[in-house]
Amino acid sequence: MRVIELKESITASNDRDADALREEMRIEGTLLVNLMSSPGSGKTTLLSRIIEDLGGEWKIAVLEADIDAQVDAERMEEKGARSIQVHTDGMCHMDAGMTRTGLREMGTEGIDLAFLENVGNLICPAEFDTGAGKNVMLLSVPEGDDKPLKYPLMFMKSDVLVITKTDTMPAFDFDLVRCTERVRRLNPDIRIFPVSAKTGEGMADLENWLVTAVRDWKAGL
Ligand SMILES: Nc1nc2c(ncn2[C@@H]2O[C@H](COP(=O)(O)OP(=O)(O)OP(=O)(O)O)[C@@H](O)[C@H]2O)c(=O)[nH]1
Ligand SMILES: [Mg+2]
Repeated sequence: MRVIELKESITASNDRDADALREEMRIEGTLLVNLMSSPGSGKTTLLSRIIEDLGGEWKIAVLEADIDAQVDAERMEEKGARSIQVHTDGMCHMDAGMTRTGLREMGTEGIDLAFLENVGNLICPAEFDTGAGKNVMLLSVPEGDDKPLKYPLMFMKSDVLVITKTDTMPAFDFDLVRCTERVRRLNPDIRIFPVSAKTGEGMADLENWLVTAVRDWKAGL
C-alpha cells in the first residue's frame, strides 16, 4: 500500500486549479466524485459496497485522504480497487492541488470512476473545490436530522445527499421527511438517496445514479 504525505497547495487560486483538474479529468473520461461527511458516517463501507456491485462493469479507483493511518486504502485494495492513501499533514480537507497530486501518484488511466474519500469533517471540505465532477455527501441516521441546520454549507455544495445506515432507524428518532425538508430549503436541486450499506436497501437507486453520471461525464454532458 502506497502512502504519500501532502501539504496544502500554495497557489493563487484553488478555484482555478479545480477547474483545470476538472478539465483534465473530462479529457481522460474519468468521473471524479468527492465524498464528504463527518467521521464514521460510512464512507468506506459505502465504497466497499459500490466496488462490489459496480466493479465488474466499471474500473473504480479510490484516493483515500486522512490525517493518519492507511486502513481505509487497505480496505479498498482488498475489494480489488486501485487505491492510494494520502496524509494531509494535519489538514481537515483536501484542496484541488493536493487532489491532483494524489490522483497522478495513484494513476487514473483507464479508470471510469475515481472517488476521493475526503477527510471526515462536515465543515472544512465544503469550503474547498477539489476539482471533482460531482460532490456527494453522507449523513448517517445516528448523527440526527438537525445537521442541515448546523452545517448548511456542505448541504448547499453537494449534488447528492446519501442518508446512510437506514437499518438503524428503529434505534434513533431520525425523521426522514423533516430532514428532507430542511435539506431542500438549502438546496432544492439536491438528489437524496437513503441507503443501508449493511442490508443493501436503497443501494440500487444510488448506483443507477452513479452509472448515469459516469456515462454522462464520458459523453461530455
Ligand atoms: N448499521 C450500519 N452500520 C454501518 C453502515 N455503514 C457503515 N457502518 C458502520 O459505521 C462505522 C464507520 O464506518 P466507515 O465506513 O468506516 O465510516 P467512514 O465514514 O469511512 O469513517 P472515517 O473514514 O473514519 O471518516 C463502521 O463500524 C461501519 O461498520 C450501515 O449501513 N449500517
Ligand atoms: Mg473511511
